[in-house]
Amino acid sequence: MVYTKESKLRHVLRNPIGADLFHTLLSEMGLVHLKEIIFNPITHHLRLKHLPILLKGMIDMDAVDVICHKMNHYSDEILSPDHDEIEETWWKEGVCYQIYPRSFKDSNGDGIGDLGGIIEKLDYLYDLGIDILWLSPIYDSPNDDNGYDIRDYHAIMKEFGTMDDFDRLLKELHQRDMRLIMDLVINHTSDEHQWFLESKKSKDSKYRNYYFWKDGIEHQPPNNWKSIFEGDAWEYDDLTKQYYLHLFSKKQVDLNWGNEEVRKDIYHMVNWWLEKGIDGFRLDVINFISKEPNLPDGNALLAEMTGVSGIEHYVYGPKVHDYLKELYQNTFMNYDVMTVGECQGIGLEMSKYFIHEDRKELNMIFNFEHMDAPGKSKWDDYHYDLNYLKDTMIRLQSTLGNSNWNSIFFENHDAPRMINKITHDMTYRDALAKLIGVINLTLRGTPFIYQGQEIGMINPNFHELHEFRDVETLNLYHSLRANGLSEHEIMRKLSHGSRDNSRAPLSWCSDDNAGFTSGTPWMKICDDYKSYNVDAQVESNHSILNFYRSLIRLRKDRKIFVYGSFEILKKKTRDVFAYYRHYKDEQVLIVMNLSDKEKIIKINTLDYHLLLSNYENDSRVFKPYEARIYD
Ligand code: TEU
Ligand code: CA
Repeated sequence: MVYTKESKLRHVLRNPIGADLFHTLLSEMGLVHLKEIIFNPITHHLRLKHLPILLKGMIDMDAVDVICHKMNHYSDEILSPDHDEIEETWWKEGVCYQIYPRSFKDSNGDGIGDLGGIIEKLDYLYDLGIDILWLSPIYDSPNDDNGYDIRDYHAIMKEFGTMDDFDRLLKELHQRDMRLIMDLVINHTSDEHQWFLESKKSKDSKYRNYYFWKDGIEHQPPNNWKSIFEGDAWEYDDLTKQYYLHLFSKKQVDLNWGNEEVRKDIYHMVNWWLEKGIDGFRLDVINFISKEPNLPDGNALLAEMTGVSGIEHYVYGPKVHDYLKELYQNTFMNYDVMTVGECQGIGLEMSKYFIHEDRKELNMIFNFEHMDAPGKSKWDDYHYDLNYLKDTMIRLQSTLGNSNWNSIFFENHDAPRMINKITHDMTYRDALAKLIGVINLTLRGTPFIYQGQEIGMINPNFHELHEFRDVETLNLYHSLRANGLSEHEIMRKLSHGSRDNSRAPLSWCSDDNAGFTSGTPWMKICDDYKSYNVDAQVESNHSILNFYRSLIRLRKDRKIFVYGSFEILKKKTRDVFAYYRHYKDEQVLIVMNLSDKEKIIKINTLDYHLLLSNYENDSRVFKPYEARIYD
């Protein structure tokens, strides 16, 4: 089928890109709850050319052309049917824990977390029940983006330690029957990487075509693409009088995956790490690696909607699946490893084309649809509604089959703490932290816990600009200043949305610097470390930490929590999130009150036994954020 502006909506909605795109468009317009009404049997006959009117000018005909082009490119990607059985494996059963090494534990007193500190805390992680560690990048880096700007893929960042320290960490993990996945940043390298240093020397360099170098147009950048970290996505190089592409910071230079030499060098490096015995990778912004040939200008309306001009030309580029298939065939296929792709902007239908096991690309991805309310960003000070999380988790669970597996996460190093997104009122902080854990660990999919989530850590409360460290945050400050926002307005945005919110050092105990370091910490410690820290929770039966420990143990004792099918209850009942998991002849029931008020929830639990709850209560009246697991 060829899509044009004459194509009917009902055909477009059958295409995964079309389906996801319209879900996103409605979300951005805050209309996603009216989806069934808007896309009804009558509007199904409307043609794409009517969209600008239907969506009140949210998009124009140029954007319709871009949408058709993308759908046409992928229209022949047919998913094979779902397998009859699910293949049981360690990376579906394992519980993952993300470590941001810089902020986890400092072992040598320089104020920066390191591999020695991680080794010190392996027994803490083992006792928590963690199976798989994901380390944010630990490779040699100038740290413009704290390691997501790699200078040498084959060396360990000196602040974190040595390759011997790495080998020791891997050995200690394997001795505990735990596994390690590394953060693979291959969309871009640091501008201090040898490849780029060679590439920028001359237009004739062997490495020139490892990156995107383009002539400017009348002393302007080659196109209107903007960096996700503010400003143009192009930096001018005086020596060779050309611009180079950087979708992130100026020191993170995009690799040209269209160049086979680049791909070969990447595969060689990936195999070098696999040969060291690691157990897989988290692949950074992996859906960005294929750019639209000729790098066309971004559509103005799509730029307004996404906030990033040009993103439609690389968020799901024309060769992304070709590259992922080739990567798999040249590396992962030969090892018993796990891969999870970070895929900002990839919808739930499109995600199947990355994770379907017959496609041999990735084992799972990180979708981000649930991370912010429709039309909102992390910088907006709004109350994240857990009913939105319920709705997106129901959608996510419905896309999983025997052949499609996925991840379940709510926190990471790029987002503020979940508790702060939901409420400013800390009255029920512990109950809420535990409820988040119940959702994280009782849904279908590999659970990822981010460091500090297990003790209910919250944002560290930033008051001054000098307290921030994150390049995205600091770039945004200057951009907002240039746009005339007041210092107060800017500080409000940054203190709410900065990635530094989740990068405050882990609070280990009530000693100085929360026991993170004996030196001066590289960034501020959480204000509440004296009350919320690991030591304060290890011995307490009702602590968040011990609740997570019980949840993880429950998940690992009962395969139903891993492989069980998902059946929603009371789908339309606001503030109630209840579902069954079914597996062979077993059934478990999870019932949650998503509000901070007491609530009567009428669900028959007479035939059930309460396995775990975040309150000592089994009445019909659910307490604020009460979560119960029955079998
Ligand atoms: O993040 C990808 C990404 O889209 C980022 O823009 C991030 O989601 C952003 O902060 C949202 O506001 C990955 C890494 O997780 C991030 O830490 C890196 O900075 C980025 O790629 C570049 O490597
Ligand atoms: Ca250190």
